[in-house]
Amino acid sequence: MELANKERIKHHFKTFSKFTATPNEGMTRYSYSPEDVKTRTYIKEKMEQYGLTVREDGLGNIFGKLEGTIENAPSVLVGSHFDSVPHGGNFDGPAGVIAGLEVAALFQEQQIKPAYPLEVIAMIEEEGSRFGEGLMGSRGMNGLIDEEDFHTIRDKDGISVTEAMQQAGLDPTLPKHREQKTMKAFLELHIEQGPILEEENISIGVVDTIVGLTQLEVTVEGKAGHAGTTPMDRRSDALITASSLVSELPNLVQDESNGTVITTGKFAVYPNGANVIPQKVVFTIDLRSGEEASIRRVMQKAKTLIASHQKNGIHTSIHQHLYMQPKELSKEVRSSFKESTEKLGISYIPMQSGAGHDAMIFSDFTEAGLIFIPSKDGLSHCPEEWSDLEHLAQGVDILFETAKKLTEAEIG
Ligand code: HGY
Ligand code: MN
Ligand code: MN
Repeated sequence: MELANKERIKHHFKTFSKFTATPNEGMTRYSYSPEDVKTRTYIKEKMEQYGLTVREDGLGNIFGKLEGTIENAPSVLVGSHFDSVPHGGNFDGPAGVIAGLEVAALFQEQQIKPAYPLEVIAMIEEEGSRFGEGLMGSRGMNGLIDEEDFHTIRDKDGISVTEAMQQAGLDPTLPKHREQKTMKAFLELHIEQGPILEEENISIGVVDTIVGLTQLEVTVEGKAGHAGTTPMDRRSDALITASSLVSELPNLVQDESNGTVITTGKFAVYPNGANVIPQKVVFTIDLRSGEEASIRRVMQKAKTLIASHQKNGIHTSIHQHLYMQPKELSKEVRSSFKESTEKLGISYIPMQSGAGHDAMIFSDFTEAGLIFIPSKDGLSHCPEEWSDLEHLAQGVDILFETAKKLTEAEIG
């Protein structure tokens, strides 16, 4: 029995996919960018079309609410993020936002009057691509970031979150923090971003746990100089030190298990002139593990390694942007998802997520659940990212069944 309307889903994807800053090289949609504004306009239009009351918070997160029959009852939130990594794919984030829109359309089509409100949610800055602060939309909403930080967190052009919102026509003075008591559950559909579901020919992953992660920014400072006239033994070359540090990072995780991985994804050289000895290098470390002890051990090793390179005029420093413990998601929501898959006859397996998700933030404040759909060739964070419409529709059906159940009045 199929519920989701594939044509509607397909149209949403086609529309979202147009709003990119790099049309011939994948999806690049940074928070509060012109691409963000076009996407949010479309999302709000659809929310209204599906009978939802629309609002934006002081971070630009978008909410579409279908009121329930119980006065002031907490909402069941369904959604994800709509920002992207640079040159990413069309599904990471939007799959969950579009699934939320389709759930709302099904509630409207079937004239469902829920006891608890249904809220579709579309969040900003989950990737941290613009401001370097991952999960910023969900962390800010749940009160995990201080108000003044939004005046000091800046993008690479020195524009703060507050200024960027104003430039996009958003109102940063609106309330940011959402009371915990206003949330009954948070449901997210996301692409797996890995190969398991496709290899096992399974349609749905019901996520039990999400790995812990930390994101560090390392600064290596030396001394700029003339590439031609400065003798080799009189240099403090920041790039030589930084590149030797980065090449040693993989060794720090080789004795760890539990899916411990380490990545340097950003590496910026200053002043970046071909005939100038690099004065400064700033690079990132993204460290993840299913085991918090592994994260702490590797972080300590990294700090020791980085400090040991402070010599011959080289200075190093580390700034920690994000630290998340591994998270177990709601047992209640996981069993609800499983009942829905069984009811609909859709195959599923329990999984761990190696990627971070907004669900890991909500899991500390409400019953949070996350389902995966297969990623073609396991690819993500690249233009080749793809998920089949069939799997998206199956994921929507499960979200719809589960949202219906969780918004019904409790019996007795
Ligand atoms: O990096 C992540 O795990 C997610 O894509 N933000
Ligand atoms: Mn991502
Ligand atoms: Mn994502």
